[in-house]
Amino acid sequence: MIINRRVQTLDEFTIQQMRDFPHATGELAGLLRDIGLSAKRINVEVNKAGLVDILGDAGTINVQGEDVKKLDIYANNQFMGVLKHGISCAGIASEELDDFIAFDDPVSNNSKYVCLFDPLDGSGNIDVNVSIGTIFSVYRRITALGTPATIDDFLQPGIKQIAAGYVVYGSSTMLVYATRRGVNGFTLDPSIGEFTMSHSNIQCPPTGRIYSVNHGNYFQYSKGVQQYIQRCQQKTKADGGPYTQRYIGSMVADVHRNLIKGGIFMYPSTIDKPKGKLRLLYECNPFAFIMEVAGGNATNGTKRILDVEPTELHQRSSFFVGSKNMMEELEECLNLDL
Ligand code: AHM
Ligand code: MG
Repeated sequence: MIINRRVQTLDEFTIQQMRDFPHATGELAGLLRDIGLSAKRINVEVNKAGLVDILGDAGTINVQGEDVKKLDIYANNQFMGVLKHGISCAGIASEELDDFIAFDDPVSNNSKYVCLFDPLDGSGNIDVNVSIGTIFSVYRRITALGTPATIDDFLQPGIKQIAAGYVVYGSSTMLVYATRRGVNGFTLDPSIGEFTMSHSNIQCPPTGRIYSVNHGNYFQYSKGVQQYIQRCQQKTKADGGPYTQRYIGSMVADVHRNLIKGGIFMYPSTIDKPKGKLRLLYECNPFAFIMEVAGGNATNGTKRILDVEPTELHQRSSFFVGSKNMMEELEECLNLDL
């Protein structure tokens, strides 16, 4: 019997992928289902943020000394709750938690994966109705099954990621995730409450015309970064220009746009933030992985992001990610800093 399916849900897609691997246990599919469920719940709250008293500062400071918005806490709790009660995740680390959490119960201790999250990135934009997002990264644990996860499971280089993804809460809500086999995007269909395949096998165009950077920090950037920004501004039609500068201040939305349209996103180190602002493990690594699977590149300015050996859960990094040819031109400029 031929059944003509017009749409494929996220769950159907992950199960379909499992069918291609007869030895798959279904744990990764289960984990993605749990992440999708958390994202749907967060989406409901994000959408009504203007209506109820969940908006705004919660009056506490998170581990990086930044104000925490109430929705950040809600999002963090959603992920913790759903993953703890699932059967695929041995523990989590999050921007909102000082330390990692090993779930440490008999089922979780036998789970293969650990997850790292930025539960609600770009939260400075919540109050003004601008897109925000969730970022996640999945590793196979390296400690023995049957024992609680340890810090070693979380401090793995990005190249070891099994899957990575993000959710953008924008004009529509979309979940994009990558495994080594490809990057696929699923848009939330509110009529059935399911993420449905909308962007299959996403490839980042090798050249784009968008550059995304905080121009306000221009005089705090290195000479190489300044040189690249000037080149972006000087592009003419003859050399692929003119370029457009687009910077929302929500990395998920900025990188998502550049992934689809072609472009480069930069958050370089500055004089005030010599180590950069963004967090390696749950902001840079997932996007580096997604972008590389989609044909782009990512660097910290001197090294491929995915090769960096992390030493701390909340370590920061300067970050450049985007279309392959644009990244090559950036790296020519960054050589000026060596
Ligand atoms: P957050 O995790 O505290 O939300 O900060 C990360 C965000 C990114 O989404 C965004 O690209 C960047 O901070 C914007 O920072 P700035 O305002 O310094 O340009
Ligand atoms: Mg963040």
